[in-house]
Amino acid sequence: MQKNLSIIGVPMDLGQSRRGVDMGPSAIRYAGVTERLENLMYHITDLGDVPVSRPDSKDHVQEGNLRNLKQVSESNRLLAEMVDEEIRKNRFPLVLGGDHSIAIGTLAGTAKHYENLGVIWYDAHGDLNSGETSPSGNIHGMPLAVSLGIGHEKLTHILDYAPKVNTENIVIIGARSLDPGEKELIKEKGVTVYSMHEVDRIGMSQVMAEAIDYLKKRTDGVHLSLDLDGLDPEEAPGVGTPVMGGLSYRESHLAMEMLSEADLLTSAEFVEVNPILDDQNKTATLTVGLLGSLFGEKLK
Ligand code: 6HN
Ligand code: MN
Ligand code: MN
Ligand code: MN
Repeated sequence: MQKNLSIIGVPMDLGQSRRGVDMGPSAIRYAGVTERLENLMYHITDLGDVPVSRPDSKDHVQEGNLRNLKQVSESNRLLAEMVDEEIRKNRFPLVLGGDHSIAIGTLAGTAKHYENLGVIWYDAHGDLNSGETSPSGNIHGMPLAVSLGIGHEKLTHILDYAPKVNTENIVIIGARSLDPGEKELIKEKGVTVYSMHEVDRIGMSQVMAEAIDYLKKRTDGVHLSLDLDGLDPEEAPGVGTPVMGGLSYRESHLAMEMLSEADLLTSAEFVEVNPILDDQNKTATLTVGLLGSLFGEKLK
């Protein structure tokens, strides 16, 4: 893995309806992300946070079924430009959220650099909604669809190109809450999904082995988008949209260890950490532990 790493915080909470997730980047920093990765011999540059407008600002108007579209789009453009620049400088972008709407910007900045970017979407949700199918109007439920070119132009055309990712290059892991429109899209496009059902049946080890093998064969770069609600809320309580029956701490560490061994990631983001809903910074601490495994910590 690239040893030069750039941390980019995105204190975004406008892609959903609960307060507090904007403090995610601070909580993850407080839990010691830089020290943890420096111990693994990475050269870390913390670029600070991407500017995000405040939720109570007067110019927030809802366009159609897209809450805070203008602000979400604007911050994602800034994020995309930063990620693009870091990759140009040959540095590995590690993005810390913030709600999952920030994957729109991360992928916009990343996918430019690859013909065939692969994406691992580790999440309880599919995040495959659009304004038409979303039950909530929350843009954090839409970033994967946006990256496929589905959705409002202000989201799909950040950095002026679309789609960012091809359907065949996506692997969703941990899904257990999909809306009707998302299920339809998955069927129609043939997205690869390892839901909790598959994880239970074949085990995380097999899921990751298959996902890695599949992506290694067909992609020239792989982005990991890890939503902490992919884990079980018992272990990751500090998230805004918890869903019971999730991936365990052990399964998640195994997944990170296997990704580390496979050495195929070219960018990553960890999102949806909400310190207000958390229990003593448990979820941020867990995040830093997962990052340790992802970046090569070993037991022996
Ligand atoms: N996330 N599918 C629901 C929605 O409102 O579209 C929940 C989305 C959650 C999104 O956790 O990143
Ligand atoms: Mn998500
Ligand atoms: Mn591309
Ligand atoms: Mn989720």
